[in-house]
Amino acid sequence: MGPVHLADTRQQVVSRLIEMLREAHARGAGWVTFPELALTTFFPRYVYDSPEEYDVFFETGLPSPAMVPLFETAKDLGVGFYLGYAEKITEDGVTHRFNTSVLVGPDGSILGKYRKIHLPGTKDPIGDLEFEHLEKRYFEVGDLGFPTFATPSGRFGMCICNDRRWPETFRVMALRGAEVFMLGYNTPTRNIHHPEPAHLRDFHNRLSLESAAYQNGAWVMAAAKCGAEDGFAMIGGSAIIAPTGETVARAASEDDEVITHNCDLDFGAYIRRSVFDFARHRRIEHYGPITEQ
Ligand code: CDT
Repeated sequence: MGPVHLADTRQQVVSRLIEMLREAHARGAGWVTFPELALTTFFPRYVYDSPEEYDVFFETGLPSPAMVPLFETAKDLGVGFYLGYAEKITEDGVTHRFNTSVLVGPDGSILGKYRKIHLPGTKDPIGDLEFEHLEKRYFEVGDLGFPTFATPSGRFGMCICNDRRWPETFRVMALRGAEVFMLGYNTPTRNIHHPEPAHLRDFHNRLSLESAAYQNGAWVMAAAKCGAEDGFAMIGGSAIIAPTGETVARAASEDDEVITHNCDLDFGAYIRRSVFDFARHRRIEHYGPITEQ
């Protein structure tokens, strides 16, 4: 998905999502992955102080009013989808904000939600930077763990952007039977924390996704929001990756673009029966430090 600027309306953005959904359907796709925070610009790059300023980026209700046309079109076409959005909920009088994705089935039913666990960046602005990365300021750490969902096409898991850099994310979902990992991301081309050659941003993205696929014998459907949002550039590289770790489709542009692949979920079965047969080969008695401080 190409850039979303501050001035773009939700209606404009949702029309673009619907156009891509229609194209995917025309190519025979049954499932679509949209990016992280797909309905707005990647607002954690900006410093806002009060909820009145940043609540404009959040959705309430599921579907939120802005999402309704997308939900309706997808249901009419019989296409399931993953959509990333900023979620605001109030429970027992307390307001919570999460960086969330929803999985919607081909019949329009909500199969489940995931709330981002690995929130990168800082709570307070670092200052003296072109842009910030303030996810810890605007979102709470997700409270749903890494669930997986039974769909008519197999068992799917969801994660969001920075989660992909952590192998635990995918291993937990794989242990819960995930055969497909869906994820959206917004990755700036520049690392604000330390100087890094631009090509490494793309390399580390591929490395994370390809190893996640191979080490868990699962498909990866990863969708970037990319291009320059009001001048702030983000990497592209949306990709579909086979359980062998091989990228089978990859976006070529930094605009709205649909990539498709016919994913045979049994393609990875031999990997799950051989080198990554968890039941036979995992040695959990030696993995303790992974869950200790
Ligand atoms: N959205 C998101 O999680 N982006 C991060 C940028 C990390 S640099 C603070 C990512 O891991 O791609």
